[in-house]
Amino acid sequence: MNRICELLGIKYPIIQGGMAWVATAELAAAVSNGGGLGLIAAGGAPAEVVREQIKKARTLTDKPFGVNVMLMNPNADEIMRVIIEEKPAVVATGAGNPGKYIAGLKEAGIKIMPVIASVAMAKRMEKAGADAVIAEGTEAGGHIGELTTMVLTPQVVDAVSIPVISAGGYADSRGTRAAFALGADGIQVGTRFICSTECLAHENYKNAVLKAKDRDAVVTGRSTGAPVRALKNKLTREYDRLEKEGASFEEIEALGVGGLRRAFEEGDVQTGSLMAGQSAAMVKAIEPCADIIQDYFKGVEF
Ligand code: TUI
Repeated sequence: MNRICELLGIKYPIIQGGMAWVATAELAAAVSNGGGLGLIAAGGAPAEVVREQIKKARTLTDKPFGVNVMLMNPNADEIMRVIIEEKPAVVATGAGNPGKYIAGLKEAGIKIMPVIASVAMAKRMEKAGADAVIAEGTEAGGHIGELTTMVLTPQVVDAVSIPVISAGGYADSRGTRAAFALGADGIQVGTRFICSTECLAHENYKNAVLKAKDRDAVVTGRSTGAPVRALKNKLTREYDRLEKEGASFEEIEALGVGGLRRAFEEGDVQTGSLMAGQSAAMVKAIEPCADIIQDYFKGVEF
């Protein structure tokens, strides 16, 4: 049996990316009901909102699901306390080192899968007791590392013995086959799930992903040390301008505040932050999560 399916008790070795704002209880439950592992994204939310989301997901699915904790969130400690009380099956983390939380999560019987962007971090997480790692390449959307999925995945596979989930750039069954060829045990998908029927993102955001072409998912914020990939628009052009002018870190960061909410809720495709990976160019339709999952595994043995 596939190691990720066994570890998580799921049918297909696919987990949904923890996209801030986008990954609600509704999306997570739809992915889990479709046979993958859905994740609620804590993003920048307060801890009590995360608790409500976990409770809501429980009303929508009887399958395992998880929570993604973005470690740059100043409420991360409190969110982890709520998670240990509510006991979702899995915690994934992003944008930092979850080391100090691992023992507490394991004690509560919660599986822990950190997103990592380097071999060194993968090894550290294995030593610290992680159940699996999610190796995310720079093709992914949102906050990213430097290495591509193609070179990061096999190096992480060689460096650790826990299961490896490969992320960044996976748009269809060709990618899934490639992930297994690289030695991965499963894939993580974010962008294509934005274009799911069950995703609550504004239709303008979904349509922007559908319309995206090969070079439209651009990176801003390299100069501030927190690079983010999103679809090119007025906001990303404004970032580029400020960075070129050598604006202060604070000025650049201020530009992005509220950007995800503007994209997700208001459908503001000009000043909103349309975080998406390079695979946006390969997303062709809005479909139910269960159909999307089936398409990733069409003709794929695992
Ligand atoms: O976390 C993500 N993607 C994200 S988080 C996010 S919210 C945000 N909004 C505005 C600005 C910045 C972030 C949007 N997208 N992916 C997982 C990921 N984690 N990618 C890279 C990493 C990572 C980076 C460094 C993981 C660990 C790490 O270690 C640093 C250390 O402590 O050594």
